[in-house]
Amino acid sequence: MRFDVITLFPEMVDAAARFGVTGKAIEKGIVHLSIWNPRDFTLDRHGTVDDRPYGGGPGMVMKYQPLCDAVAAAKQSGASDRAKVVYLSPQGRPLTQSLLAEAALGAPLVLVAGRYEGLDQRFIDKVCDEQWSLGDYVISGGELAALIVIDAITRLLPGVLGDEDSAKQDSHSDGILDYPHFTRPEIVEGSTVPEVLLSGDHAAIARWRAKQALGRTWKNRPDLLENRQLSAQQRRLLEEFKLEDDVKGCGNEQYY
Ligand code: 9D3
Repeated sequence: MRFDVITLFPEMVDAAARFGVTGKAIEKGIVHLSIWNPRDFTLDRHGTVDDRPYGGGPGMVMKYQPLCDAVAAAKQSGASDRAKVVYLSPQGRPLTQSLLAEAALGAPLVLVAGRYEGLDQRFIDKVCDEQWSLGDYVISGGELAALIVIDAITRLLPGVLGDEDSAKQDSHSDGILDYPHFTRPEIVEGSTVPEVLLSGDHAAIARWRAKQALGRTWKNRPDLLENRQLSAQQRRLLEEFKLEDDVKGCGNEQYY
């Protein structure tokens, strides 16, 4: 999968992408990352990439021409004309796992990271195919968003995660939150590990994990359960979780 990032902060994107799963995927040649700075495509002596907004108001707007030429260079260098140009923007469609999974199967991505108040609208209209957002909060520019897109898509590419990780992923990309994890030592400042995890009873462990996963989803992300049918077993596990949760809420842990 090829990613081209258009950014005024190339070192930021390059540095972050070299770590961990994305870094390994680049080393292995599964991911190709090229980064383009609009400043390198300016035509004036000062390298001007931004200007004041027509109509007045605060802040600056990124100029059309340097952005346009940076995207053209990315496409010519290998991203190709079939690449999808995506502007990371607060006005975009909120990112979801399914949107990213679809992108992982598709065309190369040219990711445009904005700074200042945003980009000249004519660049968005003429050059960008889509706009994607991280969600309803404000960050200072598109670089972190581009890195999130690259990270999330890279994890889905064949050969990037080990077999164990991808299998695990399957059981949790189904819209239910993960279960709690514990490792040694058995007691940390008086806190123990749930008995069942030490029992060696694999069926009981799977049942406990499924219950915790459902319970957490019900508590923290009820929206994920709203439009979905639970199996009879899942409903039973969730009812058990709710009962146990009530007892905890009364400070009666010692009774069960
Ligand atoms: C004065 C109006 N500005 C603040 C609300 C608008 C504004 C412009 C540029 C707000 C943020 C940004 C920079 N943000 C991004 O580039 C960005 C972003 C985001 O802020 N939230 C969610 N997803 C994304 S993707 C890119």
